[in-house]
Amino acid sequence: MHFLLAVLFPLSCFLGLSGAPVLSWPPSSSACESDLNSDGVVGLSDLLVMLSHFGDHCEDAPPEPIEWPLIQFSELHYNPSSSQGSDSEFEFLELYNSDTANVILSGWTLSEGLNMSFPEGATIAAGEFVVITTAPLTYAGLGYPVYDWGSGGLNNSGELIALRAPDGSVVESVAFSDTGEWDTAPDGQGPSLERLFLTGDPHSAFTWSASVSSGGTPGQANSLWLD
Ligand SMILES: [Ca+2]
Ligand SMILES: [Ca+2]
Ligand SMILES: [Ca+2]
Repeated sequence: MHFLLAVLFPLSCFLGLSGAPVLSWPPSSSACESDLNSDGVVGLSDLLVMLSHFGDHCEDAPPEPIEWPLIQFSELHYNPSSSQGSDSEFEFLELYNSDTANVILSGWTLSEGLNMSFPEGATIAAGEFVVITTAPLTYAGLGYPVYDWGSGGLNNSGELIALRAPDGSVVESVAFSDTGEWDTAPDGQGPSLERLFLTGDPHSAFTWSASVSSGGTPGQANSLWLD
């Protein structure tokens, strides 16, 4: 009985007998709305098309995830040498825009080790860099955009830092360290930690190395850039 109802009810809908609108799914290119297979005739084959979809759920499909442009961590100066100055005066991190278009960073954030939101109007040009630091006066006026991450700093033993798009999704993260396979020269000896490969895993020690020059290359291409 249940099966009979299950067949007859959609059939009555299909034929317009219940007073409900005649089904027009899937969209038909025929002059007849009920010509579901668009063969020019409303027939049994149209009914079979409809029955093949019996039980389908018709809620809205979940939204497609947004594909955010790839903005990447390119340099970390987490422990400036004491001869350069204090961490709070010279620490910075650098981001690189690998995309072919300028990207508006308003609403983007740094999270985990740092807690920072890019201000209204913040932009990173295609193929260019921005510097984020707790000491914007140190790096301002040198030809590249500088943003202030506010209080706090980069841990001298390493930590996780994530870059998030306005919807909160992580575009890229890095978990740097000063032990194991990681180059130790950036840990207070002068160089920064520069990315060697944009295509490399940002969590891998082999994707990074010490900058050639003390203090690194803020706002500019890294001294060793292998891709
Ligand atoms: Ca530090
Ligand atoms: Ca230091
Ligand atoms: Ca650089």
